[in-house]
Amino acid sequence: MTPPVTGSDGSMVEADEAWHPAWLPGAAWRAVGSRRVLVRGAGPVLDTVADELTRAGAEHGGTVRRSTDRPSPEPVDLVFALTPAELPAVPGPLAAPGPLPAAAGAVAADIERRYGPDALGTEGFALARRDGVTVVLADRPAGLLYGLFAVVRLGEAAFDRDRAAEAHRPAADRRMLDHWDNVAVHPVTGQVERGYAGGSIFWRDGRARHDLPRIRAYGRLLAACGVNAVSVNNVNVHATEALLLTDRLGDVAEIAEALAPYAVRVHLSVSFATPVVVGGLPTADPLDERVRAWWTATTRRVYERIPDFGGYVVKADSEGQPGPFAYGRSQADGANLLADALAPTGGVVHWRAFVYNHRQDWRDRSTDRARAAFDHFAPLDGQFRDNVILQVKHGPIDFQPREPVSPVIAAMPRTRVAVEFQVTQEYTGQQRHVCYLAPWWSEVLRFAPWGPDGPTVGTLAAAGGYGAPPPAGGGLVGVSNVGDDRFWTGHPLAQANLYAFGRLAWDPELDPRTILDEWIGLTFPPARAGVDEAVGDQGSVRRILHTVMDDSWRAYERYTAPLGAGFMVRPGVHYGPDVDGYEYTPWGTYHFADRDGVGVDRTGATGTGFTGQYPAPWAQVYESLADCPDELLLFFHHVPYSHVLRDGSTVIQHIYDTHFAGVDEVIAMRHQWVRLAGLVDDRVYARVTERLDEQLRSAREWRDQINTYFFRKSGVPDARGRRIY
Ligand code: GCV
Repeated sequence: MTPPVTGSDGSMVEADEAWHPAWLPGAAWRAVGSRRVLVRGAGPVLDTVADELTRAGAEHGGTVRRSTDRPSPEPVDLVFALTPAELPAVPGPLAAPGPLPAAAGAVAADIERRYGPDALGTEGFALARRDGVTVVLADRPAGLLYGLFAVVRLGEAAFDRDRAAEAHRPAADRRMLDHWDNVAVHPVTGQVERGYAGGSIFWRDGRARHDLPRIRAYGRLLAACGVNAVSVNNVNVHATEALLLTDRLGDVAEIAEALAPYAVRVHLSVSFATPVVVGGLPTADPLDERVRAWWTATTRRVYERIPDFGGYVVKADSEGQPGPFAYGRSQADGANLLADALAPTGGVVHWRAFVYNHRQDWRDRSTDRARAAFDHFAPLDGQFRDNVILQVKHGPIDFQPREPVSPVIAAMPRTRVAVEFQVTQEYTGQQRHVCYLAPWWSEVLRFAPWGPDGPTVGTLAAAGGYGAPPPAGGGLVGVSNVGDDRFWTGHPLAQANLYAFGRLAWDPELDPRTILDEWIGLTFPPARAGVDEAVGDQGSVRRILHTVMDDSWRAYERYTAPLGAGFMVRPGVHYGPDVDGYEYTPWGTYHFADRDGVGVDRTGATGTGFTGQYPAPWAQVYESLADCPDELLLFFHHVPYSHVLRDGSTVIQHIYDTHFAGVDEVIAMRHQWVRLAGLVDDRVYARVTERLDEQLRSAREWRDQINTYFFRKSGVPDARGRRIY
């Protein structure tokens, strides 16, 4: 049974009735909840830690003592202690009123010896077990919260043997989810733009929902996977949403208060034109003193109301959103305007690099949307204020199932850069298809723009760049896939993407399979104590979910657009195949298939020159037809259908083979899944079963349209004689 959730008004709701507990069901707390715990430290986040433990204890028979309680000789199994580095190894004034077990002091000393002072930072924690006590130490409250969830993840393993003291801290300081939620239902994009999980948890029909228990439960899930910031409205800021900054600030403050106990800070997406549309000024020119004064005063008021407000997210001069170009100013001028307003209170502006011409002429083959972000931003390196974070989509176009890494990430040594992923599955099956995205994100994060000896994208995103002196940190941002759906994410298995995003933002080196394994263990824990999770039903759940999910992104890639060609989707909705849907539109997303071949020539020699935006060795690798990785072939080159890939297959045969194989994989997934009937929650089972039916229908549609399209274009039959229409 899921533990009740305390609303910020103190009321209790039975979470299991209203929404699925995701990766925090009551049974996941069994190991922690059955221990005798001591919590040392005070403050709202520490209260959260203690409340969580108390609830788990009530369910599983454990006890929780605060250091503020009367001293007790009772031994403890688990200690959470907020401690300055000088925590004494023996009872002393810092440990008052009750002494901490000596183990805690020894762990603090070990950590300092191994890692030096300040090893834990503002969010890190130390974990160790000695003398029969599991110890979690942190310098700051958030560290203890993350330490708590780390112990929950470990389960019994946190208590079964001694553990040398280890320091854990997040790679990136900023681990943020952007909600594309509208306050007022938008006539085209609805309540949540690209949302596939029902309505918004924050807004409904033009108003705040005030569903604080649910928002708090969301914060809890986010903290448990490591996310520490949320932007609560769509980057496309419409009239109602523009008021969140002013008249409706109280609604934002309410969300911020509900999330604060879980150390999640709130950000707002703002329109660059707010001084005009809300402030009544005749201009939003970033160099106009009235505009500057307006942003300064408005931002001050935001901080008066929400002292730990994170800052602004801005989509400017993009897809119809207003920006500095209207005034002949640069993107840096625009970003710096907001950065200056935020600087006195320590806020940051996440300025998106998604700037391109969405009204291009499809006849003009020299204009290349992939080039746009680099062309706009790289020349501005060094011009942004320290509190501007340039938020760059991980690929140069737009979250397709396969793209190269954006060259902007390696182009701006003197700018803080954050990398943006799309957790919501706009182009990856819209939460109707199983598509575990962590392997994809992990490939991006492990990509080394300067070759194997240089830093990876994960390192760059965490550090914010590579200049000297190093910038003050970038971060990872994910577009949220959450809505008011009972399962949070529509498809219950899409919860794994949200979980994995947080875990990768915490540690970009984590292995996607390991993350999935963690998620399975937490989300589908044994109903009873003492069950060996590797065998029997529990083992089956684990194995089957791995079989269904581990390779699901690649399966999706196989039955949709081939070899790095993108956007063969139905325009607008972006679901289902429509090979030529975007081919003659102004959106800049073409594949150029004709009777002889397919692909976009982005080489310097004969194409758009996009390859030249990469540093060595990738500029040369992508430029060369012989060296370009097959999975990106059609992204970088226009080739004949007879072009031979590394495995000896031709492009056209590869298209046929992968599309047949992709559908077979979905059939196999479905066979595997039905074996879980009775082993997982009935409602989860029913929802996933229904979605797998749709996935199979859709995969067949993709296979048949793609194969038929390329057969008709090329006239080349399938070497294996399978049915093509
Ligand atoms: C929020 C794509 C999506 C848009 C989205 C945009 C963006 O174009 O289709 O819905 O707008 O990306 O990232 O701003």
